[in-house]
Amino acid sequence: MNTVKIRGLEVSACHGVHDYEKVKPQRFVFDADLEVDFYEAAKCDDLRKTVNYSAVCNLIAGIATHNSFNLIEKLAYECAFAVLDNSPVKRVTLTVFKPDAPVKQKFENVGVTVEVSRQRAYLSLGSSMGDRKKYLDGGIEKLGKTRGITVKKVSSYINTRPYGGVAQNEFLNCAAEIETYLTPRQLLDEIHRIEEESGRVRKRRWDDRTLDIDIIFFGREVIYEDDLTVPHPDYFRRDFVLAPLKEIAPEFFCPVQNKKIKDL
Ligand code: A4P
Ligand code: MG
Repeated sequence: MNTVKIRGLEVSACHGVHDYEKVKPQRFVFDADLEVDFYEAAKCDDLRKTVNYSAVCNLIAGIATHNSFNLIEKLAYECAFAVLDNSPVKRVTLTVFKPDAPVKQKFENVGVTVEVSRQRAYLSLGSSMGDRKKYLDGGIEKLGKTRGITVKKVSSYINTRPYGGVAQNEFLNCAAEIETYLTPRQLLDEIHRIEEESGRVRKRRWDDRTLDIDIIFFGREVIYEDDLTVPHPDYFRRDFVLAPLKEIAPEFFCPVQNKKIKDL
């Protein structure tokens, strides 16, 4: 990966927790590392195939001057998200300094750094109550409307027999490929929100549900935490997950099974 660097971009703006900071502009200074593959741009000597650093400077300056946030943490995230929303950058590391911050002692600088990157993830969706197609359609639509998530591919919807001996109804299942700059945990929170908005009531594990969304893969990450396991445990033994995945991601390599999806 290649990096485009911005150093010392200075903007006069009104961010801070004190009332006077919201009306009296002060200096904010930005550094950014933009990871982007610019080999093609270098080969053709063509600006359109890389990230335009001047456009990114304008974007950051625009966000800084058109808003008034309490925290430079918020300012840093807003700028990093905007860079990913508006450019081919794959990972951004962005620092905001506030050299004239209201600190009593003599100090050189204060600042915060955020690092945000794009990942490809695969989700499995299932519904076994009510208008099942409407719940899957709605789930996909809500994912697409969530900041930080772009839906890239959706498999066909398939009817499947209930698995696990708890649910009684037939399921409608599908898989989706998304691109996201959320972390796995932020993605799980958004999924829980979407399930709730779709009328999901948690009774027993594996019971019938209006909408269930599981994270099957998150890039090549392997996560074993109390409430988050990725790749999703046992996905490779479930036809209702594998069949839709094979349709949209046959070449994806599972980091735990060490096999391509099409070979599982
Ligand atoms: N959790 C941990 N890892 C993950 C992950 N990778 N993605 C935690 C999503 N959630 C994850 O899940 C319980 C908790 O698992 C979550 O709060 C989260 O913190 P849940 O969705 O509330 O409960 P669940 O769906 O009943 O459990 P689980 O283990 O996800 O089961 P499955 O695999 O979803 O099975 N038959 C057919 N034909 N089609 C189906 O879609 N689905 C199930 C549920 C049973 N039988 C089915 C189908
Ligand atoms: Mg589930």
